[in-house]
Amino acid sequence: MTQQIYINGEYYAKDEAKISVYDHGLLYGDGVFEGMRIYGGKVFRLEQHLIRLWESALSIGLKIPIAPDQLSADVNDCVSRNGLEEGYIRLIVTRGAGALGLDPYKCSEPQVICIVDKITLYPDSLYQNGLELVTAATIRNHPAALSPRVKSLNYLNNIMAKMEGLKAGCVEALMLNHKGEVAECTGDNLFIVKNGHLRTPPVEAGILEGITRNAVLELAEKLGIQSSESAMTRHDIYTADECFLTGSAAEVIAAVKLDDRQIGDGKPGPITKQLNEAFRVLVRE
Ligand code: PXG
Repeated sequence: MTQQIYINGEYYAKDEAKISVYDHGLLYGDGVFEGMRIYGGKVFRLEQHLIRLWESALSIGLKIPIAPDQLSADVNDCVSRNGLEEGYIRLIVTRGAGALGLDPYKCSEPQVICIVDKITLYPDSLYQNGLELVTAATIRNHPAALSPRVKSLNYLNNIMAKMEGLKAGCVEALMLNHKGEVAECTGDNLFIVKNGHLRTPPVEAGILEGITRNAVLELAEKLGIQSSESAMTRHDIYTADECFLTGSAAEVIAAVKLDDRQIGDGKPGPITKQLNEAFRVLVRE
């Protein structure tokens, strides 16, 4: 089946799917997006992703030109047209084409784009053995500048941190907030386990409130695993029994080293494995 890309309610072949070079999404990273997963032909937590998309747009003063119910139906239609049972969805809303100049009020037509494609997850060996992290010198966006809760098209902050991670031989990097506290990784939220207790930084630490993060917190409650959302420092990770990351792309993956310090016994821990398995069941329910 050839790939069909959605732009403003119309479908285009991959080579024909184009938007203006005057789009402020390109010129300034002015827009918002969501990354979602398809499991068994169904979109995982589409409604929550759409709520987050609308909140991101509201926060940057961008009006999405389609009603939420319509966009929900359009995303599902795009998924079925592309015929992928397992895959990834990139839903994007740009500010639209304007003039050369910052003024967003000159952009009258926001562009709504939906791409359905396959996803390359981390190799299986990383799920078996866990991944290694390094702390990036690049801190997360200051919440008073641009809220990290906004999933904006401007990911430079995270990309700078990702480069630091990759240069250090790590597929993910830890980002701290402006107070030096643990925030999250470049495209994943972070959890630790200490004495059987699950802990993750609160939204106020300046993080994206991940859909996977919230699903894992719900699973923990169902499984009787105590959890809390509280500020933490790198010391808490260095001395944790277990650490793992969550994200739509990564799902639940163990982190076994940070800044060359082994976390716990250096292997994916029992609670990480339990939550990973529970998550894999949940997405197919
Ligand atoms: N934090 C940040 C900064 C993110 O971008 C997450 C956490 C996890 O959120 P969800 O809702 O997915 O559980 C994200 C989302 C990539 C990629 O290529 C990852 C994200 C977004 C875009 C691309 O790895 N992660």
